[in-house]
Amino acid sequence: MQPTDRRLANAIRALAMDAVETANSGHPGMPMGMADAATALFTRHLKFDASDPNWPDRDRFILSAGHGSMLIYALLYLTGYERPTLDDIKRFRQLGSPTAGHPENFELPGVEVTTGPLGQGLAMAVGMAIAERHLNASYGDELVDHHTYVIAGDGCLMEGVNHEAVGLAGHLRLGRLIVMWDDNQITIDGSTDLSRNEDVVARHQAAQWHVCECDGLDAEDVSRALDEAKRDPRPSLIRCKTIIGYGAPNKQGTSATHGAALGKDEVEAARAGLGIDPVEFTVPEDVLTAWRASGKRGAVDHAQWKERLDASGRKVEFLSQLNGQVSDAWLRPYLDRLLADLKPVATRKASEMALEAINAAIPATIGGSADLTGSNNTKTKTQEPLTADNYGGRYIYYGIREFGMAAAMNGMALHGGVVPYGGTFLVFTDYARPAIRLSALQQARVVYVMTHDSIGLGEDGPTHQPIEHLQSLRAMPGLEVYRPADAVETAECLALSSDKPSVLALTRQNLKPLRTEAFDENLCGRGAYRLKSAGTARKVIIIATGSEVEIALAAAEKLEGQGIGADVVSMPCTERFDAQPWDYREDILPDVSNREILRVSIEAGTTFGWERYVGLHGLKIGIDRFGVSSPAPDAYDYLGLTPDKVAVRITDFMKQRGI
Ligand SMILES: Cc1ncc(C[n+]2csc(CCOP(=O)(O)OP(=O)(O)O)c2C)c(N)n1
Ligand SMILES: [Mg+2]
Repeated sequence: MQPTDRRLANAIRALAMDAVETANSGHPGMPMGMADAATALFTRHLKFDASDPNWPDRDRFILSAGHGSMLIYALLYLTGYERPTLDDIKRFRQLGSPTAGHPENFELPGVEVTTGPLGQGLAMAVGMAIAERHLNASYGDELVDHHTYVIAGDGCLMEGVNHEAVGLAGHLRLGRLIVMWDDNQITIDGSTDLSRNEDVVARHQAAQWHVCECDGLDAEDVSRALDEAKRDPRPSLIRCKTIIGYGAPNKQGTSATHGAALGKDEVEAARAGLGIDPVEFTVPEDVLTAWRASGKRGAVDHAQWKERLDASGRKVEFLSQLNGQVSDAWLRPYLDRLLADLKPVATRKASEMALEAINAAIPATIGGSADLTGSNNTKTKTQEPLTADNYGGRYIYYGIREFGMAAAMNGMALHGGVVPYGGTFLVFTDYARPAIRLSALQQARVVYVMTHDSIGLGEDGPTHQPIEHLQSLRAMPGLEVYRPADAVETAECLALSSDKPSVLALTRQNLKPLRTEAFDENLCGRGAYRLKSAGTARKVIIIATGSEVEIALAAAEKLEGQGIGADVVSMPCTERFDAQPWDYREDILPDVSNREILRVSIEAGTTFGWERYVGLHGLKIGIDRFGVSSPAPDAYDYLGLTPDKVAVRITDFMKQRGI
C-alpha cells in the first residue's frame, strides 16, 4: 500500500530534527512546517530525474528560505540523488560535508543556487524563469519547457530585493515561476506582527501576479493550489498556511523552532505525536521506497526528451549553448578593424563596440541595464528587447532595480544557456553588491558592465563618483575586476570576462588610444603589463589603471625629460596579475627597495590597498575623500590628477626620500 502523504512528509521532519539535533545547530522549524507542501511538489509536480540532476529541461527548484537547508537535503536523499547520502546528512553542517549550513550550488547537484541571504533565491529564480522562456523561444517546447518553483519564507518576501524581483517577474509575465510562501507568521524575533502589516497578497496582485491560498499542512490541498498556479499565465504566489516546527508539541508555532535544536525530549515527543520511528536517522522501508519511486517519476519524460533532442537536428548547438562554451574568436578580427581606425573613445563606448562583435558571435548573450542603457552603452544594434511578448529578445530593460538585475543575472547564468551582462553606474554596485557576492561565491558567469567609473564622470558629483568601489570589489574573492585603459584593452578585458564573474569599470570620458598594435597574446590576460619602458636608467615604475594610464604616460614623459627613467605599467586586473608566475611579476615589478626603483600607483579612487603593489614606502596617488561636482577636467585638476601635478609629486617624493 502506498504510504500516506503525511508519512512521506514525516520522513522529512524526522531527518530535519535528527540532523539539527546531532549537529546541535541548524533550523528545524522551516523544514517541519513545509514538509507536506514539499512532499506535494516533489511527488506530484516537480519534473526531475534524480539519476540525472543536470537534465537541461528539468524543473528548477529553489529553496529561497535557505536556512531550511535540511528540507532540500532530505528531499535529495529521499528521492535518490547520489548525494547527499544518509552519512552526509548525519554530518550536517560539518567540515567537508556537502550538507553545508546553507545550500551551496557547488556542493550538491540538485541544489540549483546558493541560498541563505534571504530574498536572493527568489530573485535568482526570476532569472531562471527568464532564461527558460528565452531558450524556449529559440528551441521550442520540444526541448525547453519547464517550471521554476521556489519555497520562500516571510523573510524572503520582506527583503527589499523581493520588491524588485516581484516587479520584474510580473512585468515579464513569467507564468512558469511559482513561489510557495511559507506563511507561518513567524520570524526570528517572534510574530510577524512585530514588523509587518502589509498585505502581501495584494502587493503581489498589484504587481500582476496570480495569488492563491492553501493549507500548507495538507499535501492534497497544496497540490490543488499548484495545479491552479500552473494553469495561470501569470507568475504565481501560493500562500501556504503553515505552522513553523509542525509536530513539535510544545514548541511548534513559535520562533523557538526557527534556528535551534529542539532538544532530546521535544524530539521524542514529536516522534511519538507524529508516529515516527523512535530510532534516529531511520526512514521506514515503505516510505523510502515510495520516495525513491518519486525520484524516478521523470525518467520516462527524460527519455522522451532525449529522443526529441536526438531528432531535433540542433543537438550540438543546443548542448554547446547549454554548456556555456564561449569562444573569443571574435577578438582578433575585431582588434584588426579597431586598430585600422583608432580614435579617442570612452571605454563605455569601446565596450559597446566590442559588444557588437560579441553579440554577433555568441548567441547566448543577453544584455541589459538598470535604466541606464544610453549611459552604459549596453545595447547593441541588433538586440531586440526581451519582453512578455518577445522572450526571444536579447536585451532586458531591468528598470531601476540594480540588485534585482544582478540577482536575475545570477539565475540566468546558473540556469545555463545564457551569458548575461548588465549595466549600471559603478557607484551603484553598492546596490547590487549582495548579488555580486553571490556571483563570486557561486562562480556564476555574469559580466557587470559598470560605467562612469570615477570622478571623470564629472558634474553629477560625489554621490555618483565611485571612490572606494574598485578596491572594495577587488577585495571580494572569486571576482575579477577589470579597468581597461583604452579601446584595445576594453576588448581584451571583455574577452577575458567570459569564464568568471567579472566587473568591468568603464569611463564616461573619452580616452586616447594607448595600444596601437595587437599581439597574439591578450596582454590584459596577464593582469598587468609594461606599456612603456624607461628610456634611461629606470628610477620609477608608475602603475596605473583605466583612465589614469594616460596620465601616467604623460607624467612619465615629463620625468624622462628630467633624466628620470620611468616605466609605465597598465594594470587592468589585479587579480590576474596576482595569479601570474613569480618571474613574470618580478619582471614587471622587481622586488627591490623603493630607493632603487620607486613604485608609484595612480588610480582615481581610494589609495587604500595600493601598498600591495607600491610597498609601504612607495607613493600612492589617488583620492581619499569624496569627489566634487564639476566638469571632469576641473575635478581631475582639483584632486591632483594631472600629468604635471603627478610628475611634481613624484619628483618631490624622490627628493624628500633622497632617491
Ligand atoms: C539577508 C538576510 N538577513 C538576515 C538573515 C538571518 N535570518 C535567517 S532566517 C531569518 C528569519 C526569516 O524568517 P522567515 O523567512 O519567516 O523564516 P522562518 O522563521 O519562518 O523559518 C533571518 C533574519 C539572512 N539569512 N539573510
Ligand atoms: Mg516565517
